[in-house]
Amino acid sequence: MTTESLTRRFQDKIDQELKIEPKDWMPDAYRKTLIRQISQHAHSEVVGMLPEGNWITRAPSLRRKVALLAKVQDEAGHGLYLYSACETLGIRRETLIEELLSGKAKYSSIFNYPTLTWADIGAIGWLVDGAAIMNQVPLCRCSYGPYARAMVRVCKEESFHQRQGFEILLTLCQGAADQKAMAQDALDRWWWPSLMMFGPSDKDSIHTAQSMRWKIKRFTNDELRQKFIDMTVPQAEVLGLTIPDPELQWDEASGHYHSGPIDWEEFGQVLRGNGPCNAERLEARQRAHQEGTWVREAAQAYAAKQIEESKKVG
Ligand code: FAQ
Repeated sequence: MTTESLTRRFQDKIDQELKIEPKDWMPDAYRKTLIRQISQHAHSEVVGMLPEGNWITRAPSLRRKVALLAKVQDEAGHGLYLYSACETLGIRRETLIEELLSGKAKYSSIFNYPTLTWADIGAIGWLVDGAAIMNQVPLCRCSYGPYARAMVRVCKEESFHQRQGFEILLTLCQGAADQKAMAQDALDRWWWPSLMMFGPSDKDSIHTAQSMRWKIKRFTNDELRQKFIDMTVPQAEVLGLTIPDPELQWDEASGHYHSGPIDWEEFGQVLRGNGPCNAERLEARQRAHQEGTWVREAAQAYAAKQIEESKKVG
């Protein structure tokens, strides 16, 4: 079969909403796009443990500590499913990790912002997990089977995370004036970076058009961002908080909220490694990798021993 006819058959399959599985033929560019997106996504889950991990020892009650610990562990699990899904495309996990540790690979811009108060933990759950769900629910229908299946469980867990974040903020907002002010301050700092999570505007997005044709992405960055704004503004009203956007207003004609411009210069700076915590995040991952060397060696020695013993039995 020629590459042309293989490509046609591949696209037909996608158009019929059939899944592409690891052993199926796929164009190199499709494989490359998936490796890029899934590995960036995996790195985001793992680096994303750092801002919240920062508050585990300072959670204000045992209940809050248990919930936060479980959430951070869930994010580690998401990273693991995603690295596994990525490996089905023929790349080694070690290579992906090296790319993260060397600073070559991207991870979500949002995790380069600091968590200054307990309210930030609420804001991350509510806004960051909220944005993640908005982006990831359509990925459950992604054309690549292993990625789509990994996303189903991830989304269920993210939805619990989103609710625990909202509940933290609701408690603060119903508390003392200082607590409400802390919640407002967290919203002021996390709102715009959360909108940036959806990526550049459609006119500047390099990959969206092709990823939509391949049904990796089902909506554009701007479409998802708008859905997120429309969903979140009424939730802020329930909390009694003000979204830090003076241009925000309901537009009757379109049935959507109109919002002000995003500071794309800030987004670009964070992507180029100049965000408030880029260096700190990378350093923390490098140190964790270094300190985990003995764990990886022990796991490998154990696995080798198991194989040896199973051969003897066999
Ligand atoms: N940050 O052409 P596009 C989470 C890059 S998980 C950094 O629009 P695409 C869970 C993009 O990679 C959060 N880089 O690209 C959690 C590309 O660079 P490249 C992560 C960004 O792929 C919660 C370039 O800009 N979620 O939060 C960002 O079509 C709480 C051009 O962009 C995912 O990864 C950004 N925000 O669309 C964990 C979801 N945006 O590769 C812990 C899966 C764009 O050419 C606590 N990924 N870039 O060098 C996606 O849906 C897509 O990859 C997008 C970007 C939408 C992120």
